Amino acid sequence: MVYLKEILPNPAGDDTSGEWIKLVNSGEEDINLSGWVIKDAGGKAYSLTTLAPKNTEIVLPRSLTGIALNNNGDTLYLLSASGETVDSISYTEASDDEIIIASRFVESTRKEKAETTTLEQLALGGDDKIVSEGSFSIVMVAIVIALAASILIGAILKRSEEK
Ligand SMILES: [Ca+2]
Ligand SMILES: [Ca+2]
Repeated sequence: MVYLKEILPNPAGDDTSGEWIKLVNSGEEDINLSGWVIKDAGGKAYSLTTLAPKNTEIVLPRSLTGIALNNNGDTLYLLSASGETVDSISYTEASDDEIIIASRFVESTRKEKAETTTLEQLALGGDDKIVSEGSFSIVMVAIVIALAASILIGAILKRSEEK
C-alpha cells in the first residue's frame, strides 16, 4: 500500500525550497505510481511518474511537485491512477520545522524517536538505565574477582600440598 506518510509544511528558512511530502510504499511489492496524483485542498495537483519500490519512502520536494503547503493548515489527497482517493493527510497548523506525521504512522515513528532519545540519554549518562547497568557490571566485576580469588587460593593450596 502507498500512503502519504509525512509532510514538512513550514521548514525553517525558505518554504519554497524546504517543503516536502513523503510517500511510503509499506508493502512487499513494487507499485508503479505512474498516473497517480497528489492534490491539495486548493486543487493544485502533481502527477506522479515514478515507481515506488517495496518498503521504500519517497521524498518529493516542493520544487518538484509545485504544491505549496500552507502553514496555517491544509489537506493533501493521494489519488490512484483510476482517480480513487487512496489516502489523505490534514493538519491545522504547522510550526517551524514541525513534521506532520499521518496518524497511522504516529505510533511507529514515536517508537523510533523514543529509541533515539534513550540512546542520547545513555550517551549523556543521565538515565536510570545506566545506573542499573552500572550496578550490574559491578556485580559482574565482583563475581570475576571472587572467581579469580578462588582459583588463586586453589593454586596456592595445591602448591603448598605439593611441597
Ligand atoms: Ca509553507
Ligand atoms: Ca518557514
